[in-house]
Amino acid sequence: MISDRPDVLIVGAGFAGMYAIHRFRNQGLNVLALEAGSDVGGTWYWNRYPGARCDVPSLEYSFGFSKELEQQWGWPEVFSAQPDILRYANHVADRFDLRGNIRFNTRVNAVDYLEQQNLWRATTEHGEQIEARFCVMATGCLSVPNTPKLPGAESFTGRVLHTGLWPKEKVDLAGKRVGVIGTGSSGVQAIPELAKQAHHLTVFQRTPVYTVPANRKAMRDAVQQEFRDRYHDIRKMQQQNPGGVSGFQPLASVNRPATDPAAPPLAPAAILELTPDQRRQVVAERGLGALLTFRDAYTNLEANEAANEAFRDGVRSIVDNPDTAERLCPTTYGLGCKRQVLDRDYYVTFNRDDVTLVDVTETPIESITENGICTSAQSYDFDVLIYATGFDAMTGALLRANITGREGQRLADKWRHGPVAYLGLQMSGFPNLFTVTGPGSPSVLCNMLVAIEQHVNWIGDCIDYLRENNLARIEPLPEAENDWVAHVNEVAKGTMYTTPGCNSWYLGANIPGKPRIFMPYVGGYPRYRERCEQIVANGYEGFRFR
Ligand code: NA7
Repeated sequence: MISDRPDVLIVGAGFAGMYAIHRFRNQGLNVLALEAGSDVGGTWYWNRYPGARCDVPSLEYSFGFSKELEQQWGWPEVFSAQPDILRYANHVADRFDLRGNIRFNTRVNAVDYLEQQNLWRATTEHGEQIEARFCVMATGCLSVPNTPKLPGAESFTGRVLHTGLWPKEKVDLAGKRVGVIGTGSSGVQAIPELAKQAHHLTVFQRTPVYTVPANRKAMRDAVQQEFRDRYHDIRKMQQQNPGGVSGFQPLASVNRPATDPAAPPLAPAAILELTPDQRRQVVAERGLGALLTFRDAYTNLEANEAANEAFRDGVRSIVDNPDTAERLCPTTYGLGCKRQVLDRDYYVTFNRDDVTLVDVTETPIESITENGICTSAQSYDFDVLIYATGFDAMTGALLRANITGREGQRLADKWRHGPVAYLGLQMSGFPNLFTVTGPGSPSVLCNMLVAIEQHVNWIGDCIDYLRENNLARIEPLPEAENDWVAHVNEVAKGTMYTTPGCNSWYLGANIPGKPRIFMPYVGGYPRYRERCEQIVANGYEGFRFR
């Protein structure tokens, strides 16, 4: 039942908000979630572009809180496509009767702390105001699409789409001239599919990616069943893994014994042990993805460049047109700087006659016109223009919610120089307001479902602790928060994520003017989780209560 006087107000009904409803309701709390979309699913509700797919294996990217759910849900593919994940989200919503606690089509425009009453008040786009003792921002890490401000953007008379806001109804691109800006994960996934549908596709690339072929296997019943049988252990393994992925290898997935003489040789651990010819041979025999198995490529700059060069050679061997191949070769940064992109037929798509690549560093976009895009070299006419230009990641949705805490302090002011938060769970000056997978937590570097469950459980336990001890509010001490931020920065130093020339959305580098700070916690999920547990065991060390 929807309550206008909830104990906990949840903003967002993606996987984080959905689990929060279930968890908090089971604690006897009165819960209301406000969701901008018309249904559940968050990322998987909005990102419906052709080719959208998860980069974590389906059996791992699933909730662990319900044994029955684990046993009964079936995944059709080893790596799931967006429609299957959205079906799962809907199944979870139905199964646990979550929709009764969600108000859909309700964007939150402001979240204010009412100090006298010790309440949080959310103001919706419709002007409604809802108050609650606790507020949980389950607003996602990649939920505010970034549309670059290109001159003349409004003048285009054709259809404009963004991969992160893809329409629910089918988009018919047959016979259409399509332009797509951006070659990150979204662009790389969408481009092969768009090319199949459109009359002609023109890709505007600013920075080439390192993308490797995704696993495209269908799920086998025996593999699914082995996971079901072993889920108890698998969930424990996830808790011990830096990325929250168990890495469990089902016996049923092994097609032939490792001693099979026909099996290709396993790549050695260090790329620097191989000659350039041997590296090329590894790629020729095992594909570009083999380069990701060289551990030294992620810890040693010389090895990293050796892997990058082998990668570029691999691209040159796939793409027919040498100029196009050269443009597709990343040279300004190395493997491991950005989130690894997985594709299906990305490079071969550029061998099609109906696909053109435009490098906008060579010939910059000067304006968007009535008919299409004008670069410094020529103009291109389109019926449809697609932005695959990413998100204002990690902090975007929290800042867009206009949060104001104690003494009128705005989150936007507090975070002027970058996000400051304790454990990515709470901010000093914002009592009883929690963030799920906030900046400074493993979040996007972890299996999201694992990170979400851990955060929601921690928050739920914290609310119980407050209630049991008759405590009205909790917030971090500024010094604990600052120490945590310093630690988050410290562990990111010296990693491939922060090498010179590396510009990623992890660093906020994709948004003009955004402070350059490495936002997720790179120290590993187990270390982070243990720290959260230790803090609780020490009587909520670093927090203060009233
Ligand atoms: P990304 O990874 O941020 O990629 C956005 C792409 O858009 C990237 O190629 C950008 O080039 C490009 N871009 C952004 N602004 C412009 C302008 N102004 N001109 C030309 N090109 C531009 O977002 P995705 O949606 O692909 O993926 C985000 C995450 O979602 C992904 O990592 C997965 O975790 C799921 P740039 O590289 O900045 O030069």
